[in-house]
This record gives sequence, structure tokens and C-alpha cells, in this order.
Amino acid sequence: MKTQVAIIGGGPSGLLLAQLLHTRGIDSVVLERKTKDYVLGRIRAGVLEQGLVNLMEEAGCAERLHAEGIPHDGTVISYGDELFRVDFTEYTGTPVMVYGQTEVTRDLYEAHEKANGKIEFNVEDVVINGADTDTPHLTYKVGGETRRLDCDFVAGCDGFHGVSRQTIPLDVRKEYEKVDPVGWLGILSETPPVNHELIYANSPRGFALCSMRNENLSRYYIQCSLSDKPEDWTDEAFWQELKRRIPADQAAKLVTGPSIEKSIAPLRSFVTEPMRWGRLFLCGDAAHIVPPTGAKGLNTAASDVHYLYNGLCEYYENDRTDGI
Ligand code: FAS
Ligand code: PHB
Repeated sequence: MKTQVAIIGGGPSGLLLAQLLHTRGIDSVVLERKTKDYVLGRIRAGVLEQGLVNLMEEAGCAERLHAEGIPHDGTVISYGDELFRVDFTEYTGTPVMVYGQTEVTRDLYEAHEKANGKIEFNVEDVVINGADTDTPHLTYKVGGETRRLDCDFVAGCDGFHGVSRQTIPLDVRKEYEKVDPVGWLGILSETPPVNHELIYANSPRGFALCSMRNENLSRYYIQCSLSDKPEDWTDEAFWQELKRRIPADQAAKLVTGPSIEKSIAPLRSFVTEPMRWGRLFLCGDAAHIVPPTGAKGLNTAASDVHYLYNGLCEYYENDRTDGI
């Protein structure tokens, strides 16, 4: 099989790139290791910056985002019972959009499938060949059958544990990592959010975050020990600890309920250089990881896609290589 851009990874980076390229008539194939349901089952980011909203609009995927997303003009930082509000719109001119990464990915899948985009699931043993030549190709397996995909470029959108970054030779790659000695225990609950804006709470007992997905789906986090496991925390223990870390007036109005998802995200910062090797380009978590603290993971992934997408358009439309 032959395509213009081979995309490894069907998460938000890979799908956003594929759908944007499609709008400019540039052909791609997405190779995803898992099933679509598995990808959509991952609960991750919840806050979109304007740049990602703009890209979803350009990809023709922003209708539900604008219908169901919740624009937030600011956020609250608290210490003990003291609250401090940061006004995004005043300082940056735009709000952020509260809309789950799961929904972003779902919207991208729906649009790309409607456009007859080529996505292969349950892909195994992807190997990138000749990335440092003008004729790279991938080999991979589906259902035990080995396949070949010839392409002009490879987009490594396969996340932190993917194959793309590992393809760049060690003597070319420089990596920087800081592992934080704590994790974030997160839960989803079908309860109304405690506050209409997010609360980033600092407290002597540790960090907590009050977030949301919609007016009846809340997302809460408390900083926990890396040795903790989700099953170590009953819902009641979680709610009691959260109440100790947020301002008393917020704790008093917190609506608790059963968790419908409970997981621990390790906190690490990681970046690799270069993000390009020959005709291989890394995007998103394949190249960098940031702690969820600043809701930057998904948004920096979108920024990578923006630059690669525009560079590829310049190449195919104007025969220019400075963008890539
Ligand atoms: P992803 O990891 O999302 O997608 C990579 C895809 O590639 C996956 O579907 C994977 O199955 C596939 N893949 C991997 N190896 C492959 C191979 N060899 N062949 C084919 N496919 C392969 N960010 C925020 O902004 N806010 C948050 O609150 C937040 N919380 C997070 C919580 C957790 C537990 C994690 C892990 C991350 C969190 N992030 C958060 C960051 C997260 O949202 C990422 O930034 C975002 O998923 C990046 O998207 P991708 O680059 O597409 O990588
Ligand atoms: C979330 O809603 O999952 C979320 C929001 C903001 C963050 C981190 C996570 O900084």
C-alpha cells in the first residue's frame, strides 16, 4: 500500500493530523495498536486551549465541541481557605474550553471515518524503515499478516511508549526527564461540579484539583504517593481527603457520589530532541510529556500537529521544504 503520510498512533495527535491533512486533500493512513473502543475508553485531559479549538474547527470537527463544551473565562487557585482567580480572557483574550479528550478523539474518529479515512486497528510490530532516506516505508502485522506501507513521510503520534522515538538513533537523540515523587489519583463521578470554574488547590496535605466534564460529570484529583494503587482508596476516603484540601466553603457544598472511573497518573516531565529525523516527525506524547498540572499535554500535542500539518501543506501545495 502507498500513501503520502503514514501516521503511527490513533490518539488525538494522530487523528487530528489525519483529519486536517484530509481537508487539504493529502492522503494518510493511521496505524493504531489498540481497538477504537480501547482508545476512547481512556480518561485523560479535560481542558482545551484556543489553539486546539481552532484546529478542531479547521478539521471540521468542532460542532459538538461548541454545543457541549463549557467555555471558562478563568480558573481559581486556592491555598487553605484563600481563593485567587486568574482571568484567562482578560490576560490572553480567549477562554479555555472544558471538553474531555475522549470527546475530542470521538469527534475526530467520527469525522475521519465519514471521510473514508484509512485507519487500521490492532496493528502489531510496526517497524519504520528508511526514515533517513527519501523513500521511507513501514512494515507491520495485522492478524498475523505482514503488510508494507510506502510513504513520503512518517508522523510518530504513538505516545510515550511508542516505536517512533526509539527509531531515532541513540547517538542522535537527547532526552531529558524529571520524574516527580508523587502521582495524581483521579476519579470521575456523576455529580455536579463543586464550582463553575476549576479549582487548583494547594494545601499542607498536598495538591487537589476540582474539574469537570459537564454539569453532571465531575473530575477530581488528589496528589497521592507513587506507591498508592487506586484500590487502596475507597470513594469515601477520597472524598474526605479532597474536602480537607479545598477551601472550607467549597468542601461544605461538595456533592459526593460513587466513582465511575478511578486511576492514578504518574507525574513526569520528559522531552526528546530532535523531534524530526529525516522524514520521521514526532508529535505529542511521542516527543514530550508534561505533568497534567497545567493541562498542557493535549494542548502541546495539538501545537506539534499544527506545525507539522502546515509544513506538509507547504510541501505538497507549494513544493516548499522550509516548513518541514
Ligand atoms: P496518546 O498516548 O494519547 O496516543 C498514542 C496512540 O498511539 C495510542 O492510541 C496508542 O495505542 C498508539 N500506539 C502506541 N504505540 C503504538 C505502536 N507501536 N503502533 C501503533 N500504535 C501505537 N493531558 C492534559 O492536557 N490534561 C490531563 O489532565 C491529562 N491527564 C492525563 C492522564 C493520563 C493517565 C495520561 C497517560 C495522560 C494525561 N494527559 C493529560 C496527557 C494526554 O492527554 C496526552 O497529552 C495526549 O493523550 C497526547 O496525545 P497523543 O500524542 O495522541 O498520545
Ligand atoms: C481534567 O479535567 O482532567 C484536568 C483539567 C485541568 C488539568 C488537569 C486535568 O490541569
